[in-house]
Amino acid sequence: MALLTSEDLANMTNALIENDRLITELTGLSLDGLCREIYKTAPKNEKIGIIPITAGGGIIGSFSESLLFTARHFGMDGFITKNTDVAGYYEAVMKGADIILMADDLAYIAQNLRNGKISHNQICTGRIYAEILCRAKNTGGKNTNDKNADGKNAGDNEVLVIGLGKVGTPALETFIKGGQDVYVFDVDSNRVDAIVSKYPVKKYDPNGGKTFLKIFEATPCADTIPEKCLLRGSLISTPGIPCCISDELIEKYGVRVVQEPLGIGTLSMLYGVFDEVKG
Ligand code: NAD
Ligand code: 2YH
Repeated sequence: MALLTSEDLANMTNALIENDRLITELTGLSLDGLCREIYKTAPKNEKIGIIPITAGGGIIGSFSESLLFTARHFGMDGFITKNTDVAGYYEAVMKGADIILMADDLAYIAQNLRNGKISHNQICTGRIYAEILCRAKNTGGKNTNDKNADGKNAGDNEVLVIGLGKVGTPALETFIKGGQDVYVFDVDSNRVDAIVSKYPVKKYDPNGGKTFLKIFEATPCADTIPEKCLLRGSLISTPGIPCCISDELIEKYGVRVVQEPLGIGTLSMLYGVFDEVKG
Protein backbone atom coordinates (compact mmCIF):
# COMPACT_ATOMS: atom_id res chain seq x y z
CA MET A 1 0.00 0.00 0.00
CA ALA A 2 1.25 3.47 -0.90
CA LEU A 3 2.10 5.64 2.09
CA LEU A 4 1.01 9.26 2.12
CA THR A 5 3.80 11.84 2.20
CA SER A 6 3.91 15.34 3.69
CA GLU A 7 4.09 16.64 0.07
CA ASP A 8 0.75 14.93 -0.67
CA LEU A 9 -0.75 16.88 2.24
CA ALA A 10 0.85 20.28 1.47
CA ASN A 11 -2.33 21.79 -0.03
CA MET A 12 -4.81 19.62 1.86
CA THR A 13 -6.74 22.38 3.65
CA ASN A 14 -7.50 24.34 0.46
CA ALA A 15 -8.27 21.13 -1.42
CA LEU A 16 -10.81 20.09 1.22
CA ILE A 17 -12.58 23.47 1.07
CA GLU A 18 -12.57 23.55 -2.77
CA ASN A 19 -13.82 19.97 -3.01
CA ASP A 20 -16.61 20.64 -0.51
CA ARG A 21 -17.74 23.48 -2.82
CA LEU A 22 -17.69 21.22 -5.88
CA ILE A 23 -19.51 18.40 -4.04
CA THR A 24 -22.23 20.86 -2.98
CA GLU A 25 -22.58 22.07 -6.56
CA LEU A 26 -22.81 18.52 -7.89
CA THR A 27 -25.02 16.86 -5.29
CA GLY A 28 -26.92 19.73 -3.64
CA LEU A 29 -25.43 18.63 -0.31
CA SER A 30 -22.30 19.77 1.52
CA LEU A 31 -19.82 17.03 2.35
CA ASP A 32 -21.05 16.69 5.94
CA GLY A 33 -24.68 16.82 4.77
CA LEU A 34 -23.92 14.03 2.32
CA CYS A 35 -22.21 11.93 5.03
CA ARG A 36 -25.23 12.44 7.30
CA GLU A 37 -27.54 11.17 4.57
CA ILE A 38 -25.38 8.18 3.72
CA TYR A 39 -24.68 6.96 7.24
CA LYS A 40 -27.86 8.32 8.95
CA THR A 41 -25.61 9.51 11.79
CA ALA A 42 -24.60 12.89 13.22
CA PRO A 43 -21.98 14.27 15.60
CA LYS A 44 -23.03 15.21 19.13
CA ASN A 45 -20.03 17.03 20.59
CA GLU A 46 -17.73 14.01 20.54
CA LYS A 47 -14.10 14.78 21.32
CA ILE A 48 -11.75 13.32 18.69
CA GLY A 49 -8.39 12.05 19.99
CA ILE A 50 -5.72 11.83 17.26
CA ILE A 51 -2.75 9.58 18.03
CA PRO A 52 0.50 9.86 16.02
CA ILE A 53 1.83 6.35 15.32
CA THR A 54 5.56 5.69 14.86
CA ALA A 55 5.31 2.06 13.63
CA GLY A 56 6.56 1.14 10.15
CA GLY A 57 7.32 4.22 8.04
CA GLY A 58 6.78 6.43 11.10
CA ILE A 59 5.11 9.77 11.60
CA ILE A 60 4.12 11.61 8.42
CA GLY A 61 4.54 15.39 8.63
CA SER A 62 1.09 17.09 8.71
CA PHE A 63 -0.86 13.80 8.91
CA SER A 64 -2.24 14.30 12.45
CA GLU A 65 -2.60 18.05 11.81
CA SER A 66 -4.66 17.36 8.68
CA LEU A 67 -7.00 15.12 10.67
CA LEU A 68 -7.40 17.82 13.32
CA PHE A 69 -8.07 20.42 10.60
CA THR A 70 -10.78 18.18 9.13
CA ALA A 71 -12.49 17.60 12.49
CA ARG A 72 -12.45 21.30 13.39
CA HIS A 73 -13.47 22.46 9.90
CA PHE A 74 -16.67 20.42 10.27
CA GLY A 75 -17.37 21.78 13.76
CA MET A 76 -15.92 19.01 15.92
CA ASP A 77 -13.65 19.27 18.92
CA GLY A 78 -10.35 17.39 18.81
CA PHE A 79 -6.75 17.17 19.95
CA ILE A 80 -3.47 15.50 18.98
CA THR A 81 -1.85 13.54 21.80
CA LYS A 82 1.63 14.60 22.91
CA ASN A 83 2.63 10.95 23.28
CA THR A 84 2.67 8.47 20.41
CA ASP A 85 1.50 4.88 20.03
CA VAL A 86 0.25 3.05 23.17
CA ALA A 87 1.20 5.94 25.46
CA GLY A 88 -0.74 8.24 23.10
CA TYR A 89 -3.77 5.94 23.24
CA TYR A 90 -3.70 6.03 27.05
CA GLU A 91 -3.35 9.82 26.97
CA ALA A 92 -6.30 10.17 24.57
CA VAL A 93 -8.55 8.04 26.80
CA MET A 94 -7.47 9.87 29.98
CA LYS A 95 -8.16 13.24 28.30
CA GLY A 96 -11.73 12.19 27.54
CA ALA A 97 -11.55 11.28 23.83
CA ASP A 98 -14.83 9.80 22.60
CA ILE A 99 -13.43 8.83 19.19
CA ILE A 100 -9.88 7.72 18.34
CA LEU A 101 -8.22 8.34 14.96
CA MET A 102 -4.93 6.55 14.24
CA ALA A 103 -3.02 5.06 11.32
CA ASP A 104 -0.02 2.85 10.69
CA ASP A 105 1.26 1.77 7.26
CA LEU A 106 -1.49 -0.82 6.77
CA ALA A 107 -4.63 0.68 8.25
CA TYR A 108 -6.12 4.02 9.16
CA ILE A 109 -9.08 3.61 11.53
CA ALA A 110 -11.63 5.53 13.60
CA GLN A 111 -13.09 3.96 16.72
CA ASN A 112 -15.90 5.33 18.82
CA LEU A 113 -15.05 4.39 22.42
CA ARG A 114 -18.65 5.02 23.56
CA ASN A 115 -20.64 2.88 21.09
CA GLY A 116 -17.85 0.51 19.97
CA LYS A 117 -18.23 1.33 16.24
CA ILE A 118 -15.07 1.10 14.12
CA SER A 119 -14.45 2.30 10.56
CA HIS A 120 -11.68 1.78 8.02
CA ASN A 121 -10.26 4.47 5.75
CA GLN A 122 -10.17 2.46 2.52
CA ILE A 123 -13.80 1.33 2.83
CA CYS A 124 -15.13 4.75 3.87
CA THR A 125 -13.08 6.54 1.19
CA GLY A 126 -14.31 4.26 -1.59
CA ARG A 127 -17.87 4.69 -0.37
CA ILE A 128 -17.95 8.49 -0.15
CA TYR A 129 -16.21 9.10 -3.50
CA ALA A 130 -18.66 6.68 -5.13
CA GLU A 131 -21.69 8.28 -3.46
CA ILE A 132 -20.61 11.67 -4.83
CA LEU A 133 -20.77 10.28 -8.38
CA CYS A 134 -24.03 8.38 -7.75
CA ARG A 135 -25.69 11.55 -6.48
CA ALA A 136 -24.20 14.03 -8.96
CA LYS A 137 -27.36 15.60 -10.40
CA ASN A 138 -25.80 17.52 -13.22
CA THR A 139 -22.62 16.05 -14.61
CA GLY A 140 -22.58 18.88 -17.15
CA GLY A 141 -21.56 16.34 -19.75
CA LYS A 142 -22.40 16.94 -23.37
CA ASN A 143 -23.40 13.55 -24.63
CA THR A 144 -25.72 14.49 -27.47
CA ASN A 145 -23.06 14.26 -30.17
CA ASP A 146 -20.73 11.76 -28.59
CA LYS A 147 -21.61 8.18 -29.34
CA ASN A 148 -20.25 5.04 -27.75
CA ALA A 149 -18.73 2.23 -29.80
CA ASP A 150 -22.18 0.62 -29.93
CA GLY A 151 -23.67 3.84 -31.31
CA LYS A 152 -25.45 4.81 -28.08
CA ASN A 153 -24.87 7.95 -26.05
CA ALA A 154 -22.96 7.62 -22.80
CA GLY A 155 -25.65 7.03 -20.18
CA ASP A 156 -25.96 9.17 -17.06
CA ASN A 157 -26.12 6.03 -14.94
CA GLU A 158 -23.04 4.39 -16.47
CA VAL A 159 -19.83 4.56 -14.49
CA LEU A 160 -16.28 3.41 -15.22
CA VAL A 161 -14.32 2.14 -12.19
CA ILE A 162 -10.53 2.08 -12.65
CA GLY A 163 -8.51 0.33 -9.90
CA LEU A 164 -10.20 -2.62 -8.20
CA GLY A 165 -8.25 -2.72 -4.92
CA LYS A 166 -9.20 -1.98 -1.33
CA VAL A 167 -10.70 1.43 -2.17
CA GLY A 168 -12.11 0.53 -5.60
CA THR A 169 -14.01 -2.55 -4.38
CA PRO A 170 -16.20 -0.81 -1.75
CA ALA A 171 -16.74 1.91 -4.35
CA LEU A 172 -18.07 -0.53 -6.93
CA GLU A 173 -20.32 -2.12 -4.29
CA THR A 174 -21.72 1.38 -3.64
CA PHE A 175 -22.30 1.96 -7.37
CA ILE A 176 -24.13 -1.36 -7.70
CA LYS A 177 -26.34 -0.55 -4.68
CA GLY A 178 -26.96 2.88 -6.22
CA GLY A 179 -28.32 1.30 -9.42
CA GLN A 180 -25.39 2.31 -11.63
CA ASP A 181 -24.35 0.36 -14.70
CA VAL A 182 -20.74 -0.45 -13.77
CA TYR A 183 -17.76 -1.05 -16.11
CA VAL A 184 -14.43 -2.03 -14.54
CA PHE A 185 -10.75 -1.88 -15.40
CA ASP A 186 -7.51 -2.79 -13.59
CA VAL A 187 -3.99 -3.46 -14.95
CA ASP A 188 -4.17 -6.76 -13.09
CA SER A 189 -6.36 -8.89 -15.37
CA ASN A 190 -6.76 -11.57 -12.65
CA ARG A 191 -8.29 -8.90 -10.46
CA VAL A 192 -10.72 -7.93 -13.24
CA ASP A 193 -11.72 -11.57 -13.76
CA ALA A 194 -12.28 -12.09 -10.03
CA ILE A 195 -14.46 -8.96 -9.81
CA VAL A 196 -16.48 -9.75 -12.94
CA SER A 197 -17.22 -13.26 -11.67
CA LYS A 198 -18.36 -11.94 -8.26
CA TYR A 199 -20.33 -8.78 -9.13
CA PRO A 200 -22.87 -7.74 -11.83
CA VAL A 201 -20.35 -5.53 -13.68
CA LYS A 202 -18.85 -5.48 -17.19
CA LYS A 203 -15.23 -5.40 -18.36
CA TYR A 204 -14.10 -2.08 -19.85
CA ASP A 205 -11.98 -2.48 -22.97
CA PRO A 206 -9.43 0.37 -23.22
CA ASN A 207 -9.09 -0.36 -26.93
CA GLY A 208 -12.82 0.01 -27.55
CA GLY A 209 -14.61 3.30 -28.07
CA LYS A 210 -16.88 3.49 -25.04
CA THR A 211 -17.13 6.88 -23.33
CA PHE A 212 -18.26 7.87 -19.83
CA LEU A 213 -19.68 10.92 -18.10
CA LYS A 214 -18.84 9.40 -14.69
CA ILE A 215 -15.46 7.90 -13.86
CA PHE A 216 -14.16 6.64 -10.50
CA GLU A 217 -10.42 6.02 -10.08
CA ALA A 218 -8.45 4.49 -7.17
CA THR A 219 -4.93 3.52 -8.20
CA PRO A 220 -1.49 4.68 -7.01
CA CYS A 221 -0.56 5.71 -10.58
CA ALA A 222 -0.75 8.92 -12.63
CA ASP A 223 -2.39 9.20 -16.08
CA THR A 224 -4.60 6.13 -15.75
CA ILE A 225 -7.63 7.65 -17.48
CA PRO A 226 -7.61 6.71 -21.18
CA GLU A 227 -8.33 9.81 -23.28
CA LYS A 228 -10.65 7.66 -25.39
CA CYS A 229 -13.15 7.24 -22.54
CA LEU A 230 -13.58 10.98 -21.91
CA LEU A 231 -16.48 13.17 -23.01
CA ARG A 232 -16.70 16.95 -22.84
CA GLY A 233 -17.71 17.58 -19.21
CA SER A 234 -16.91 14.11 -17.84
CA LEU A 235 -16.85 14.01 -14.04
CA ILE A 236 -14.07 12.13 -12.26
CA SER A 237 -14.23 11.19 -8.57
CA THR A 238 -10.81 9.93 -7.51
CA PRO A 239 -9.12 9.36 -4.18
CA GLY A 240 -6.10 7.97 -6.06
CA ILE A 241 -2.75 9.62 -5.39
CA PRO A 242 -1.16 10.97 -7.59
CA CYS A 243 -3.92 12.45 -9.75
CA CYS A 244 -5.12 10.12 -12.51
CA ILE A 245 -5.50 12.78 -15.22
CA SER A 246 -3.18 15.48 -16.60
CA ASP A 247 -4.02 19.20 -16.45
CA GLU A 248 -3.90 19.13 -20.24
CA LEU A 249 -6.74 16.56 -20.52
CA ILE A 250 -8.74 18.33 -17.79
CA GLU A 251 -8.55 21.52 -19.85
CA LYS A 252 -9.16 19.84 -23.21
CA TYR A 253 -12.39 18.08 -22.09
CA GLY A 254 -13.57 20.52 -19.41
CA VAL A 255 -13.37 17.65 -16.92
CA ARG A 256 -14.32 18.26 -13.29
CA VAL A 257 -12.34 16.30 -10.72
CA VAL A 258 -13.23 15.50 -7.10
CA GLN A 259 -9.90 14.70 -5.45
CA GLU A 260 -8.36 15.41 -2.06
CA PRO A 261 -5.73 13.39 -0.18
CA LEU A 262 -7.21 12.76 3.30
CA GLY A 263 -10.06 14.91 4.63
CA ILE A 264 -13.01 13.59 2.58
CA GLY A 265 -12.22 9.99 3.58
CA THR A 266 -11.65 11.04 7.20
CA LEU A 267 -15.06 12.74 7.44
CA SER A 268 -16.66 9.63 5.95
CA MET A 269 -14.91 7.51 8.63
CA LEU A 270 -16.13 9.80 11.42
CA TYR A 271 -19.75 9.64 10.23
CA GLY A 272 -19.26 5.88 10.04
CA VAL A 273 -18.80 5.76 13.83
CA PHE A 274 -21.17 8.49 15.06
CA ASP A 275 -24.46 7.47 16.69
CA GLU A 276 -27.47 7.00 14.44
CA VAL A 277 -30.09 9.71 14.15
CA LYS A 278 -33.76 9.33 13.31
CA GLY A 279 -35.15 10.98 10.18
P1 NAD B 1 -4.70 -1.14 -3.73
O1 NAD B 1 -3.27 -1.44 -3.91
O2 NAD B 1 -5.53 -2.00 -2.82
O3 NAD B 1 -5.44 -1.10 -5.17
C1 NAD B 1 -4.93 -0.39 -6.25
C2 NAD B 1 -5.41 -1.11 -7.53
O4 NAD B 1 -5.02 -0.29 -8.64
C3 NAD B 1 -4.79 -2.49 -7.73
O5 NAD B 1 -5.80 -3.45 -7.99
C4 NAD B 1 -3.84 -2.29 -8.92
O6 NAD B 1 -3.71 -3.46 -9.73
C5 NAD B 1 -4.55 -1.18 -9.68
N1 NAD B 1 -3.69 -0.41 -10.57
C6 NAD B 1 -2.41 -0.01 -10.37
N2 NAD B 1 -1.97 0.69 -11.42
C7 NAD B 1 -3.00 0.77 -12.29
C8 NAD B 1 -3.15 1.37 -13.57
N3 NAD B 1 -2.16 2.05 -14.13
N4 NAD B 1 -4.35 1.25 -14.19
C9 NAD B 1 -5.37 0.53 -13.64
N5 NAD B 1 -5.26 -0.07 -12.43
C10 NAD B 1 -4.10 0.05 -11.76
O7 NAD B 1 -4.74 0.40 -3.26
P2 NAD B 1 -5.95 1.12 -2.51
O8 NAD B 1 -5.79 0.98 -1.04
O9 NAD B 1 -7.22 0.73 -3.15
O10 NAD B 1 -5.59 2.67 -2.82
C11 NAD B 1 -5.66 3.17 -4.12
C12 NAD B 1 -5.16 4.62 -4.13
O11 NAD B 1 -6.03 5.42 -3.32
C13 NAD B 1 -3.75 4.81 -3.57
O12 NAD B 1 -3.12 5.83 -4.32
C14 NAD B 1 -4.00 5.32 -2.14
O13 NAD B 1 -2.92 6.07 -1.65
C15 NAD B 1 -5.20 6.18 -2.41
N6 NAD B 1 -6.02 6.49 -1.21
C16 NAD B 1 -6.42 7.77 -1.09
C17 NAD B 1 -7.25 8.12 -0.04
C18 NAD B 1 -7.76 9.53 0.04
O14 NAD B 1 -8.35 9.91 1.07
N7 NAD B 1 -7.58 10.34 -1.01
C19 NAD B 1 -7.65 7.16 0.90
C20 NAD B 1 -7.23 5.85 0.73
C21 NAD B 1 -6.41 5.51 -0.34
O1 2YH C 1 -0.72 6.49 4.66
C1 2YH C 1 -1.02 5.60 5.44
C2 2YH C 1 -1.53 4.29 4.95
N1 2YH C 1 -1.31 4.13 3.53
C3 2YH C 1 -3.03 4.21 5.24
C4 2YH C 1 -3.75 5.49 4.85
C5 2YH C 1 -4.92 5.25 3.98
N2 2YH C 1 -5.20 6.43 3.16
N3 2YH C 1 -0.93 5.68 6.76
C6 2YH C 1 -0.59 6.91 7.42
C7 2YH C 1 0.42 6.68 8.54
C8 2YH C 1 0.42 7.85 9.50
C9 2YH C 1 1.56 7.85 10.49
N4 2YH C 1 1.72 6.61 11.20
C10 2YH C 1 1.32 8.98 11.49
O2 2YH C 1 1.71 10.14 11.17
O3 2YH C 1 0.73 8.73 12.54
